[in-house]
Amino acid sequence: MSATLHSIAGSRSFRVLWLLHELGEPVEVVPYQIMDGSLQQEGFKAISPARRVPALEIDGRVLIESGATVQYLCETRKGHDLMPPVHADERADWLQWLHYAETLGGGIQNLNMQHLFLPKPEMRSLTVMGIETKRLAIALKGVEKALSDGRDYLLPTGFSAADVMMGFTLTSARRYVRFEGFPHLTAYQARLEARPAYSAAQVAEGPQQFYTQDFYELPEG
Ligand SMILES: N[C@@H](CCC(=O)N[C@@H](CS)C(=O)NCC(=O)O)C(=O)O
Repeated sequence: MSATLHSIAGSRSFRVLWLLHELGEPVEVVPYQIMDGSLQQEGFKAISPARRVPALEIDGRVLIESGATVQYLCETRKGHDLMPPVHADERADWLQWLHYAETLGGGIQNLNMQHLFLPKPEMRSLTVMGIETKRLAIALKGVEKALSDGRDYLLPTGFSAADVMMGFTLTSARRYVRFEGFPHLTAYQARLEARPAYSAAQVAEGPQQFYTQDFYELPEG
């Protein structure tokens, strides 16, 4: 039986969708939207108690955290080199990058709330927006620094599922932080987006609907 991914296009669910494509695993996508109330349906609440995506139904279970889902898929699927073995030197780095993507993800989520989802502009906090943008830029600098030794991917040995966690995150981060000062990140993101599985997953998820601008400036204040 193929997997079912509850997904919002342009959200963290892309991590899981992209990884499934890298692994060649069939998946059916059930689309939701962030603001239309579809996440609040009782049926979805039974699948995802926090009413968030991704939620992946697979192997008779439901997985509701993108990082855990990525690790589970790597551990249960054979014949790939997307995760270093448990005792390999790079395993700790792999785990760290897998979760570092959520350090970025949390900041992006706060900025999404401020820029896109608050019902009225006067509810925004310019202070919070400024601080979160700065914190996101600092966290991105950490990735830029790691890539500056000439490696193509987060692990020196090559592409892994940690890059899948990070890849989607960069796409969103770039709507709030300009990448001009991050040449390695810019090249890395282009490298990730050139992967056939990335494009195939983009087609499978459909167009995202909540970002209406390529870049969101901090409001004047
Ligand atoms: N740590 C979770 C975060 C899940 C999450 O917050 N997903 C967002 C989309 S990127 C969501 O469903 N938001 C809906 C909401 O907050 O109402 C993960 O990595 O899966």
